[in-house]
Amino acid sequence: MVEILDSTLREGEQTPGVTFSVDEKLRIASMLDDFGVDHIEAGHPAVSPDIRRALKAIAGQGFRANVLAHSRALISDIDMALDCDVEWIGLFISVLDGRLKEHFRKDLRQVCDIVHDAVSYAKAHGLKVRYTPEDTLRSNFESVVAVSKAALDAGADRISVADTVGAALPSKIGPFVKDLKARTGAEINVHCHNDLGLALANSLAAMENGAVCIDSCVNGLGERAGITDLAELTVALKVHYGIDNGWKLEMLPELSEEVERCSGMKVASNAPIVGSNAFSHNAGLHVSAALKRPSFYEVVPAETVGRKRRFELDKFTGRDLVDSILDQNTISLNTSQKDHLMDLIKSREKGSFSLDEVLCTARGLGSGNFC
Ligand code: HCA
Ligand code: CU
Repeated sequence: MVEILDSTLREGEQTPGVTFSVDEKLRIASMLDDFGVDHIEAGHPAVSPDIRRALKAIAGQGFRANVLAHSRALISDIDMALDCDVEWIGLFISVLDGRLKEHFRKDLRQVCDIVHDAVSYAKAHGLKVRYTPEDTLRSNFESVVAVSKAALDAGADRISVADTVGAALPSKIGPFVKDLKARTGAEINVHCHNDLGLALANSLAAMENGAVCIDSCVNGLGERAGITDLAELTVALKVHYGIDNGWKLEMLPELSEEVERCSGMKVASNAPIVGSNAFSHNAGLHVSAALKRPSFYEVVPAETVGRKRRFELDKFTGRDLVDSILDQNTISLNTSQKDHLMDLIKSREKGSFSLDEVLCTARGLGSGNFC
């Protein structure tokens, strides 16, 4: 059992060029709740009035999912989150040596006190608290332990290990999470950026080593290269670990499309699960096998994740696909007509055929009238 926190409305809105309206956020939040995520991180209230409006509106929906506000470790930020009536707050401040000296001009002891005071204040006002020592993986481990203990002493419910710049490796984040848990007894959350394409692998390694909650965004949105993608994450959890928290995986395409529409960020055709090619087969051998048994070339059946299997028609197309198309459309061709159709398909050096084009050619061959 692992929980999912979706941060499309907070981290995702930090994607360069992406903003969501309050209405769009409400719609996406409602879809995420229906899909079955456990937490919705819905914004950082100190950023703008519309983010505060969205947080308040989402928190007022009575969703099954918890609503979390992102916040600096400042009383004024926490007050804004309280005004939005959220259940959870995610406080963050880094203890990276360089940041302490050059950015905050504070020592570790002072930051521990700031965290302790901020967590105490949030807890005294009834909030559940996650504390993140931002850029956790590149911070001194002993500093992370010290500040985590300060947060936990003040009542923090969770500590998040954030790979803020995507610098982690599965073989490093795993032991880090395990050791942090052993040293502090904390419930660990994990937040992995995808700068080196390792966000999913790092998230899974963290989970294997005891993390109880994984952050993700629809379409892998987020600062720079984004964070762990919700579709990849939930399907990997199901395929590899048999974890299925009642997620409506068949909603993944509509969630992706809605976020694509609202964010204006196009999903790549080769994106896992939700990309237009994710369940398309091309080479003759692949198609012939997938027609008999889709699992020969699919890690999860297209239908499980709300997708339709598609077969590309181009020079790679083999006889089995042509036969199946002819059968399905009750077109009967003799062997030499089929050979001719195959030759036509194979003769196109560049580009694909539409199904209509192949059907029209096949019907023409059958009747002697060409398109
Ligand atoms: C940020 C950085 C953050 C914070 C994560 C957290 C990160 O945008 O402020 O507060 O849990 O990657 O460290 O997203
Ligand atoms: Cu982040």
